Amino acid sequence: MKYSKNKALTFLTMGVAAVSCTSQSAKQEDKRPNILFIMSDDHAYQAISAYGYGLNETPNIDRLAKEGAIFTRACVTNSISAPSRAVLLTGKHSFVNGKVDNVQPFDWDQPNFPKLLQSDGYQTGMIGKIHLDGIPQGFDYSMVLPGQGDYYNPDFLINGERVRKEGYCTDIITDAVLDWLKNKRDPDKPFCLLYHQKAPHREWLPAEKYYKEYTKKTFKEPAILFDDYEGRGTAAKTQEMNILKNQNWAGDSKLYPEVMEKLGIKETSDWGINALKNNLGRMNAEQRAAWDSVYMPINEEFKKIYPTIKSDSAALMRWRYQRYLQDYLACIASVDEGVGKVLDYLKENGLDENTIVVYTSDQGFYLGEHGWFDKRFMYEESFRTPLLVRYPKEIKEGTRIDKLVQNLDFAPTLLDYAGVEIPDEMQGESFRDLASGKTDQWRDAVYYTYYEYPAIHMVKRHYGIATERYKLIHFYYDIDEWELYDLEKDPHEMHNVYNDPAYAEVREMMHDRLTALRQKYGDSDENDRRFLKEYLEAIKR
Ligand code: SGN
Ligand code: CA
Repeated sequence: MKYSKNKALTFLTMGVAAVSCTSQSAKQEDKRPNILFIMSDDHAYQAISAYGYGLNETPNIDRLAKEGAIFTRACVTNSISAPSRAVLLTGKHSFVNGKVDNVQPFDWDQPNFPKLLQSDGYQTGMIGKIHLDGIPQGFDYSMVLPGQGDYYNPDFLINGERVRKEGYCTDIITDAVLDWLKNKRDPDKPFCLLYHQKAPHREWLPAEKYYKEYTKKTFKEPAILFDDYEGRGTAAKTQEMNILKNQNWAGDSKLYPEVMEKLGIKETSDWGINALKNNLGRMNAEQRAAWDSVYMPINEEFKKIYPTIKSDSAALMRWRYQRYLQDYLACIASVDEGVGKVLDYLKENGLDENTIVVYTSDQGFYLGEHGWFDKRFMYEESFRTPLLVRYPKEIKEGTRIDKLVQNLDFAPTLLDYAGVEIPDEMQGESFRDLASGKTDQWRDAVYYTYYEYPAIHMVKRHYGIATERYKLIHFYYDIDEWELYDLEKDPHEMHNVYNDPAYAEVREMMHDRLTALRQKYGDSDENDRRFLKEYLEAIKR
């Protein structure tokens, strides 16, 4: 049933006369599905209502779950932005595609799935955050944020040319996607469009209509907001991603510098204050006035309560957690609104049946679990990522898939749907038949690596293996510690059972499986040493 190379050839040679007569016939012949690949940045699955955490409502993203499949244990191979995007494009692990951390350059010359689709007749586009330096290859059209990009009045590189756009980043990206579909799309070709939001990345600056609403809300706290990291090793104890200790008051909590000064609140560096100044400094007078009308009263209120809570770390944590969630979830409201507009457009224009729509994030995120924000760890909240896929022709409504699907699988899966040959060098597997229910055979273990240390948030280098029930992690470089978790008994990964005699057999089994996986994918201690050396040299420069 797959559209094979041979079939394509037959179509090209036998149908050449007919096809060249009118473009209409090409349109009728090339029935391969369109692909709309939506990726947001740092969007925790806990913040998608279809996953059932009860924090917020995302009615539009939820439509994909209702009308298609929700993956409950989709995960990444390396929980950080640029490496995750490199894995998405290449279908290869970080240690093979070379983009192991946010610091190293990305080699655009290697094969990627948009290039393969493009050379097989697809029209390709990339709009939003890609976070990989250099001119994107594989796209007929690209409109990308330079680096992380900005929330207000952001700059974009449109086919390489820098242009500043007035407005709110999430809305600008959605409008550009709609514009591409309406005015740039070639109706004679199937398309593959990457629709990549910057939101809800730090420092979480929402759009006016949503900060007005969300700053009035109070969100439930996770049960493990006040984790003391007992029962875990050095890595969990020495990270710098605690909401109370490591968020900054200005950039993250949105306190004005004058208010901080008045209250005697100091940051360890000027970073947070500079971030806030830069973020607010990009706003025009109207945007700034609207912002102040909401965030000034929050600052005033904090001035009143601070003297009474300043030595109560739990109360401060609670205040900061609410402030964090209000802005983070308000950013997601704009993402969800955009998804709704684009899904409506597909439907109104008869494109919904033949378009595969994917919604995912570059990784998961902590929303106060273990007291944290950010990602990087192989622990569940950052290891897992949301994944929803709709394709009415093959995927039944309300499908739920609990298998260990990885971002490594995106490139082969999308090529499979398009009937394009999957190169041998790609390490992922197509989950097309898993999504359609044609098979339930799937891998039962995945491999993970993380390299960016020493760096912001101080999450130590590690690699590991996860099966459906267990997880074995090795933290290395300036420590040498192993952790083993039994997710069935300990879903929040609070108790490392590596040295528990009751787990001796499991431990041995997991070690064997880890060794086998490292061999299968071509990873080694030697790789780890090489990437460490290259990283230490790069950050010195
Ligand atoms: C910035 C953020 C960090 C974040 C990294 C990587 N700080 O440095 O909190 O971990 O990006 O994020 S910020 O104050 O500048 O936002 S990633 O998603 O791009 O990998
Ligand atoms: Ca990210």
